[in-house]
Amino acid sequence: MCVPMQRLDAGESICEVWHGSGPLTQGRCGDIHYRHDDEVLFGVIALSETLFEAGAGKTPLQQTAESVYRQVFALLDTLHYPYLFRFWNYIADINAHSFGLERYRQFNLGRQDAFLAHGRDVVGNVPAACALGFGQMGLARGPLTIAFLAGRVAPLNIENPRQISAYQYPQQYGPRSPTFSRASLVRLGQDEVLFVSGTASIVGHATLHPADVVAQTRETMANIEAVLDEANYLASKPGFDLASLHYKVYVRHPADLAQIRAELERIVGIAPNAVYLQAEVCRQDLLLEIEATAAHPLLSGQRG
Ligand code: 3EB
Repeated sequence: MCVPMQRLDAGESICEVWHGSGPLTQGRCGDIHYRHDDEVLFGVIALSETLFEAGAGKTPLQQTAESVYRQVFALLDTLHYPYLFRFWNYIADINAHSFGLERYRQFNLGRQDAFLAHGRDVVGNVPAACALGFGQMGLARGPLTIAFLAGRVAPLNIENPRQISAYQYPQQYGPRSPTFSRASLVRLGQDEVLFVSGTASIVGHATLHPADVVAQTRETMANIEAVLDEANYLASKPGFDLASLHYKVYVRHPADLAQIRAELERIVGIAPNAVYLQAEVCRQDLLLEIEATAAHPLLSGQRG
């Protein structure tokens, strides 16, 4: 998957690689490219909304999101990887308005319709995710670009007691709630893997500290800590902490990088394993979003 976002903390671009074990099988199905081992499947899909026309009360982006998610669910049914662990959603011009609705909210309509069409839960049992916007970087509007990890063992879905579940956000944030959980905890081989969703300065359902990037960083990290507490309660052993996470920090304004980075390092205590990317966040008043992942060896005999 290729995402046109500027890396802010170094000149080089960065490539994330997930390793499987044993023989890997790869293929294409419709617009999806995927590769899997016996346990886990990683897939990517990039679909241009220009292939769809506004009609039947659905915007092109909404139809694109619905098509992408329907293709993912159909593939997972066919290949027998029924459990979704994590989605990464990258949406061009996420905060722009068209057809009377912000584009992120159009995306939420299409995503949820696909979950419903496939008989999947839209409350409670939903995957971890992130949703970020990217600008055009001089090119035409980029395609809706999504990656996902799925497997054969059900993950534990985690919510944050400081936040209302996103799938229960009130109507003021759009006609359909976003369909994601705050984290998922997955058993993979000999490891327990924690996927912390994109996390922002939201308490309850409200954005806090709208114009204060340092306070937003602090609030975001308090949310991640609350999610870690939940994860440690559910994990085979309580070993997840801020210092052991791998972070992706999405920064709206490049000029805020130094302050965000200093605050993150202050909170974590050491220089964290973090990559900083310039991105649009799905509410205009959010200045950053942070996602994180960690893996620990499973304590045998405790789960499964
Ligand atoms: C939030 O907490 C911030 O729509 O998939 C974070 C993670 C956010 C995932 C998504 C949105 C999504 O509401 C935004």
